[in-house]
Amino acid sequence: MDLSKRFDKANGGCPSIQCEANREVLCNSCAEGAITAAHRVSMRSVEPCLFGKGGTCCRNCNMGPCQIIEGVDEMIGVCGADAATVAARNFSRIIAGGAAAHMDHGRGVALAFLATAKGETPYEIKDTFKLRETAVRVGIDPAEKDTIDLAVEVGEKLVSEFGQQEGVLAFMKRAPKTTQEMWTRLGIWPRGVDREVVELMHRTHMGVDQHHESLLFQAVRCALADGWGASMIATELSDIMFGTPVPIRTRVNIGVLKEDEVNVTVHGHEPVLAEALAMVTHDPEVVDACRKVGAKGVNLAGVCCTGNEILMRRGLPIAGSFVQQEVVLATGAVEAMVVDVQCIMQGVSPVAKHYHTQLITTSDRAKIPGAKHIQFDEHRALDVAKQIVMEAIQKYPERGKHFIPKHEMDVVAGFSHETINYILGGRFRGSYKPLNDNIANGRIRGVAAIVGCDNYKVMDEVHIELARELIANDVLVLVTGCAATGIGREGLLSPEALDMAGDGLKEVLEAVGCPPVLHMGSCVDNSRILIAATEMVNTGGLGNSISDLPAIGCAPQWMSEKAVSIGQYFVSSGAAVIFGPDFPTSGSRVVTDYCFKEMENLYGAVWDVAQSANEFASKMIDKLDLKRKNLGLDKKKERVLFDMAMRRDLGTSGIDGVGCHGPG
Ligand code: SF4
Ligand code: MSK
Repeated sequence: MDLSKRFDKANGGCPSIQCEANREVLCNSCAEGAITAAHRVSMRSVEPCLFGKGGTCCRNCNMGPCQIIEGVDEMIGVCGADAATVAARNFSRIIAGGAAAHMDHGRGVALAFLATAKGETPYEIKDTFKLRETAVRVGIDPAEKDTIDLAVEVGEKLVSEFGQQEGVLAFMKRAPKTTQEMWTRLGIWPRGVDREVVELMHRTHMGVDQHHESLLFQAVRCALADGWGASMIATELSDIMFGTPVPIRTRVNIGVLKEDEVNVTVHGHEPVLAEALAMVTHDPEVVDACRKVGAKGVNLAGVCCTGNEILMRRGLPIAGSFVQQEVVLATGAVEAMVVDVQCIMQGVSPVAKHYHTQLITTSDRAKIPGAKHIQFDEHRALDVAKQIVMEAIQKYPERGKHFIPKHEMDVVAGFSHETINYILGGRFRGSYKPLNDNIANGRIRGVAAIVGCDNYKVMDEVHIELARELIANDVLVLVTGCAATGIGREGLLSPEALDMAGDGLKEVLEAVGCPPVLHMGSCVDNSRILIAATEMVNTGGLGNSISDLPAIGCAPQWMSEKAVSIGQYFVSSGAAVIFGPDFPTSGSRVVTDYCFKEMENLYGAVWDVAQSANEFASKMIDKLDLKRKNLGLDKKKERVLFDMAMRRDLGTSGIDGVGCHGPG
């Protein structure tokens, strides 16, 4: 049976999915028979299990699975584990999974960096200034060392941190002094990157650590080893190798696919593969091969965080965020989808098969049934990249019926910490002082990060509605990951969006030509936000620690385990985080209270949960106002209240005739 037809009937021919571009593709006859997550969500006949949802289902040994209800004596585990233990164990394992993903990514980048430093790859050491700064940060004196020797030394030092058993991760010393003192007081400094994941998996094994507080301390150590360790290593070394992002204009949404070019989408996370593909698209052999099949060239477009990596550094377009990965293929206009690791739905394989699209896996850590595997190796990066692109070119003549929606949006991305410093403070005395001063004088109410995934559980445009409401209330918004792509689709990543900002935020950002929402990169690049927060503390005037700052983070549509690790390293560094639409410990009041209340006494920040954009905005603005009050900056600032119509009125949001809801 053609499941897509069943789906169509059940939904009047149009799926429930965010963004007009997606709807146009999935409702087009070219998509007939292609099954995507939008179809699978509406076909699900069983409600998600409440025990699984609330974190109180345990299958850590074969006496279970045990389903636990807090406070009900007969509903504890066969081993006697109660809801708090099980919820804390499950929460910890989510963090271990998420952190491990970033750690393996970070290790891959560090090894590629070291190979590059030794001249074994086609990449270069592009940002020598940052290399020297980084050397100092990791305790290496760069004086009188040439770039190659220094890069090898830095690479070896950071590679060694993955297997380190004792000591300190060098980048953690970048944190504000007060934050470091807090970690010392609590005894939660990570000792090595990998060690913390292994210990967390051990502690959550049946019959080991059974106290939720003890488990969550180790979960924090593991999350910190992600944010201030592996993720920061990945970001910093990628910048040194491929260039530190600077503001760059490009486009997002499915309309970036081209009719007359070979469309190659690159999906996943690691920049080494995408960089190599970008390096070969103009190779004379590639150009010639395109000409032979009647194509004007190769159009490389990103999906998910690989998209953010090449968008930030090369200005290449993003075809889609996480929820769009199968929709991009359902255009029938993609010759190859090249994937590496993380966030790649298995569903892309049957959708690719439905068309002429070649799905190509490139990492031996991530193989997919039905895909062709071409192993990537940074030592032979250009050869492998060329082989992949040639595969795609051979598919171009097979392109059949297809439909590319006319939806694409201009965005400005590339707001690394260095760029923000430079834009705000000027070339010769880069500084966060203008930001701090404008927060202190009230023109800017505070800073909010909207990070993380998009998710088929949430069909409302929460990211977009929330970003609009925050900037209207003079909150500077930082974005990363797939949230950035969704917000970009709506035009909020361009300076023109300042028309939607409050007067104070507009006045400050107009002067420097910045959009009101700053794209800071992929999900590993949340480490850039840690550095930005640290700079704000070190600049002075807004308290002594990250927990004093009028700053807050949120992930309204979290999907990946990585998001939980990210959230926890923010909370444990002093920045409050709100998740939505749900929180994975809700089955245990004890653990949820610990995360939502007691963490305040430990880290100066807590978790919270919200569902709608309005609820997120209210909670976030209230928290920012409270921080301002604590700092004595509580001059009353009017709140712009968004009603339902304002939140929904995304198509007439101040940018004329463009975006998901208008012509491309
Ligand atoms: Fe059940 Fe305990 Fe085994 Fe978990 S560890 S499955 S609660 S018996
Ligand atoms: S890709 S982790 S869906 S942001 Fe980083 Fe997007 Fe979330 Fe994956």
